[in-house]
Amino acid sequence: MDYTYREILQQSTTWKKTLHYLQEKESYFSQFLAETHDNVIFTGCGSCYNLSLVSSHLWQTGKQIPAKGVPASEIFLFPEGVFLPQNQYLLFGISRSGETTETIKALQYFKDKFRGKTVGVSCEENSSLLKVADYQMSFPFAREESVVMTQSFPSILLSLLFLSLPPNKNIDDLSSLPEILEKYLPSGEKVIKDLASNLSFDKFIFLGSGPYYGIAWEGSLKFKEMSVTPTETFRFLEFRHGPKSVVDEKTLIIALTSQRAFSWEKEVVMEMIDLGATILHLGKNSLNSSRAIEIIFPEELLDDFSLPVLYLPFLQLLGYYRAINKGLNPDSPRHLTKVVKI
Ligand code: F1P
Repeated sequence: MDYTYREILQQSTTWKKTLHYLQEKESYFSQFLAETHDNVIFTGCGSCYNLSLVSSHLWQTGKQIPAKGVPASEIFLFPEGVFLPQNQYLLFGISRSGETTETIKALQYFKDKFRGKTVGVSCEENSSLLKVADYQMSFPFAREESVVMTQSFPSILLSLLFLSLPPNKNIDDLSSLPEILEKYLPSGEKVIKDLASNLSFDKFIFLGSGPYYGIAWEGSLKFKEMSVTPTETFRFLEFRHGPKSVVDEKTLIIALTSQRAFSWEKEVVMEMIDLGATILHLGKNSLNSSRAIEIIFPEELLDDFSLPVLYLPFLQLLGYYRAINKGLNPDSPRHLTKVVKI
């Protein structure tokens, strides 16, 4: 067993397969990218909603087209808050299994009520979701046995990131990510494993801004799902506006800093250190503080497009090792099933 661990560790291989897939399918992708649209919506459930948050930010940044990430249930329950009848949309429905009821229902509802085309994104090429969608992106090579999403998340994110790259970037800007992950995973795993063995922490705050906000939510969800631990997630500066009241010596803050806003984010982190928090920092630049446990990725080519993908395996390992230290089995997380059907 212990397939969750194996699937987290093997991701660099899966990322290589993903990059190969992207090169093979580039002409097919250009078909749906050429569909008339003035807005892009990303949707899914659970981890796939977190994926939608990251993808929408990167898409709008890279392609200068309005983009939004919403939970699938919002599409058929509160469509007025998502769509305008006069707009033309490209709707990406993301689902590892392709069988999540809400995500399938969301695409069906959109096709009945609004204007535009749909792209189904799943690990399962024969899934109900991909049958409903006008276009398909399938990742059979990223399938996993783990109940919680692990390798499939960064593979799908890498693909949507590739489609959202600005004109001055191309797949070559992503091609070294597998090797960079292989370089840092062994030492990063040691840092994470040691930190996760400290069971004195009783509050866990995940901080991420811009494209890292969805990544912070995903790290928070993995931690919660595998180790059955309450967590909270905020954008960095939002944390000052009230939630910081809980910070004390038993607080662990997982800080996912960016390249662009690092100086602002560092100020928040240093303030929380003064309030007694311990910091796990993933970033491109060091905080240079003895109170921060760090995994730093200084490579020149890494930026706010690629770093969000790179942080994921380390966040997955944090949830995995916290579960192990609590005597839980990450392969069978409490209350959870691989697919939620209603
Ligand atoms: C995936 C999902 C996860 C969630 C849990 C249950 O569904 O909802 O996001 O964390 O593991 O399954 P999907 O990607 O197959 O739609």
